[in-house]
Amino acid sequence: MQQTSNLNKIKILVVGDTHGDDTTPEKRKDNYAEACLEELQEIVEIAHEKQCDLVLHLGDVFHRIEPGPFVRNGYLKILLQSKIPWYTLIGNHDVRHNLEQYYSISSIRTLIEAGALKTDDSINDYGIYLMHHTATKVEECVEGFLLDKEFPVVAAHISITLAPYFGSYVLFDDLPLNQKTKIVVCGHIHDAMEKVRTDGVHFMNPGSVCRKSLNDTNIVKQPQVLFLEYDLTGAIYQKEYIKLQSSKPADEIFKIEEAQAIKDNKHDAQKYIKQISMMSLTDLEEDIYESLKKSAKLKCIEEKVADHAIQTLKALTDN
Ligand SMILES: [Mn+2]
Repeated sequence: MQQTSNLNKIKILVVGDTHGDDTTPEKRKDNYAEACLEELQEIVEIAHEKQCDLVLHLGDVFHRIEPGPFVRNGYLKILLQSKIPWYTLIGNHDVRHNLEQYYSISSIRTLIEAGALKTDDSINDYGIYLMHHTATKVEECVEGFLLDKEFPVVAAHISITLAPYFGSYVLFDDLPLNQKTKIVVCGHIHDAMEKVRTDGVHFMNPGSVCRKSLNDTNIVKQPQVLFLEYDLTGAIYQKEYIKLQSSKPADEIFKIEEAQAIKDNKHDAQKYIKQISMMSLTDLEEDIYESLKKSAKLKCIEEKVADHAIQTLKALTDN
C-alpha cells in the first residue's frame, strides 16, 4: 500500500526570494510594494492553473523583519485567498539574520500565525525537508548535516553555488546529501542556477522574484517561478520555468538613465581627481594659482579641470 502512494506524482511551484517591502529601493522608479503584490498575486494564480499540491517559497518572503503595513497586509490578503497551501522557508532577511532571536517578532510570523503561510522542518507527505537559514548552516552542511535527512527533496535558504562565491558557501558538487535525496531547490542567492551532478542529483535555484538593485543581472532578468512534478522516489516528470507576466521590463522599473548619469559623473570625478593630483607648483616664488596653471599646461591637463581646481582652492583659502 505504501509503495503505491510513493508513486503518486506531486506538483509544486517553487518561488525564490520575494523581499516584499514598503520601501522602494533607491534605483527603482516604480512603486516597489505594489509591484511585489502584483507578482505575488500572479504566482497564486499560476499555482491554481497548474493545479499544484503546494507552493514552496524558498525564504526571504520579506526584505526585513518589519517590511511595513502595506506589503505585509497585502501579502496576507493575497495568500489567504489561495486555495493551495503555501509553505515557506525562513530566510535571513525575514528574521534579521537570526531565526532564534527574531522569529517571534517577525512579520513572517504574522503570516504564519494567520494561516497564510505554513512552515515546519519538513513536509512529510510530499517528501520535502525544509532547511531554514542560520548563520552556521553552510558549515553544518559541509560537515554532513543533511546526511541523515531521508527526503527526496531538500529545500534550502543558504549559499549553494556552482562556482566560488563570497562569504560562506558550499559548491553543489561538494554538498553531502542522503542517498534518498534527488532534488535540491535553493533560494538566498538571487541568480538562477541549475545543475545535475554525476550522482544524478538535480539542483535548481529559480532565482529571486525580486529585483532590488540595478545591476547587470537585473537589467536583463525576467523573474520566474519553477513548476516541478516529481514522486517520492525523487524522479522528475515535469520541470518548467514560468516567467511572470506582471514583472515589468527593467527600463520601466529602474532609473536607468539616472544610474548611467551617476556612473558618468563618477567617471568624470575620478578623471578630475587624477588630473588635479598631477598638478603641482612649478616655482615657489610665483603666485600659487599662476604656478598651478603653468603646471597644468605642462602636464596637458584640460584647462577647465585646472580652472575648476584653482577656483576650488581659491574658495577654500580665501575664506
Ligand atoms: Mn534574499
